[in-house]
Amino acid sequence: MIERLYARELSPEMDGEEVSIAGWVHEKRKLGGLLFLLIRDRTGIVQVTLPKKFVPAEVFETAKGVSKESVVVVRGKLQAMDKAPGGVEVIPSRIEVLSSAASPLPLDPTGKVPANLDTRLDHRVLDLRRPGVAAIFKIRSRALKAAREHLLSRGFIEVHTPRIISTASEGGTELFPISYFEREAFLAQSPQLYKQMLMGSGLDRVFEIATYFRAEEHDTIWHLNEITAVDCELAFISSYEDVLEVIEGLIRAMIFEVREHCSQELELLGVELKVPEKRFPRLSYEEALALLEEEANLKLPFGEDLTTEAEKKLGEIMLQRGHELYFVTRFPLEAKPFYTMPDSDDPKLSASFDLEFRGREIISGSQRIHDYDLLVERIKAKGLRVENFSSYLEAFKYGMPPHGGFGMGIERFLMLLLNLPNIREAVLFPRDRHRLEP
Ligand code: AMO
Repeated sequence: MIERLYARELSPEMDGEEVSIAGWVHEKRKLGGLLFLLIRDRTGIVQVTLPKKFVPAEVFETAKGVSKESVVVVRGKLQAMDKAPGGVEVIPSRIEVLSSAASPLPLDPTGKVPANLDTRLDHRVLDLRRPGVAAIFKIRSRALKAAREHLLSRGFIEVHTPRIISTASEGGTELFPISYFEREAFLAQSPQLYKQMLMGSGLDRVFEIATYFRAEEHDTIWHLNEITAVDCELAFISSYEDVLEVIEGLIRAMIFEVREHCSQELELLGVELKVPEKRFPRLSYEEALALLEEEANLKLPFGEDLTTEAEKKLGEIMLQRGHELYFVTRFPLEAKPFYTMPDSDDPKLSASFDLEFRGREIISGSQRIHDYDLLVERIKAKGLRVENFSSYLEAFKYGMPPHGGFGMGIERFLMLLLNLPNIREAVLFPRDRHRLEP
């Protein structure tokens, strides 16, 4: 490894020490006989100060000639310096250019020259050099670490199910067909059928940090065609309430971890995270419709999913009552996929739920049908072909416990958590209707 310290590791107490730093040339400034280089690494910025008279001539010339965003290693003496970032500066005895950046730059990584999202995404590697952009992915990594550790600690095991599938799980219109030798195949929309099959295997609590591929044509700030999700399934549940409790624990663990370990990143993004409630309110679909009619004068017909406008209004109403996170439960059966358990009291309804975060769905899930005959009936009722599900159905023939689960879109979660204006901000290299590069 090239010997170096990160910006964060330097402090005024190290005054007089020889140090090496490495990073990108963030800024270059000349002031009379003084030349300044600001060197950026993933932790911050270090000022390199070059008084022409006191640094070797070749070092001065190298610094003078280096282009912005080139990668350099600088060795020199650290000096305490009030006015410099982090209270230190480095007076170099050596500068090595490891990689020279071409100019002009297609995007200004200092953020001084603003760029629209499309331009930023076209040049995403340069965009990610901006600390406020990188912060999102540091938070994403932390949140997923917390999710994984929390679920493992609750007895879930991590699994990986196929990403190449032969049958739709969430509705046929959202599939990306692929060529799989001489057969028809698709990219997986979710691990749904496999995680349920695993409930019949004896591995009675599983999770997967999975990629979903959705061929949805809409082009909105909320939708992607490739997303990452935390997908869980657990068996021997008494009702979907058992699943809601897992979700509360998971969301709280993720938010606590980010609050505790990402304070710098949150500050960069100007975000203050509230401590989530221990128990998120439950609101049935029918209660939600009534509330929307009473409080927002919005009348929705029974049977359809909540519209974006209705979700948003409901979010405002719930926020006024002090709730950022709440469940909407018992959706109409017809609005839910075939595997969803009908409600035990009202056959028009289902044992399903969404978790809403300030007016937007971030999770959906349900108790599933575990009875073979009922499952076949529901597949037929949805107009699907039973023979397409034969290997899935086999798992229900030979002993399947009651079970339920959910899927949480990570990008949606981050978008809401960090108040991002567009879901594309929460994914490194987004895939949408128009974007397949970079
Ligand atoms: P669903 O299709 O509702 O449920 O997806 C679960 C969660 O995934 C996220 N999500 C998306 N995010 C961005 N862009 C999209 N196009 C997109 N589609 C889905 C959302 C959503 O809440 N198998 C069920 C889950 C289950 O019942 O276990 C499923 O896939 O955050």
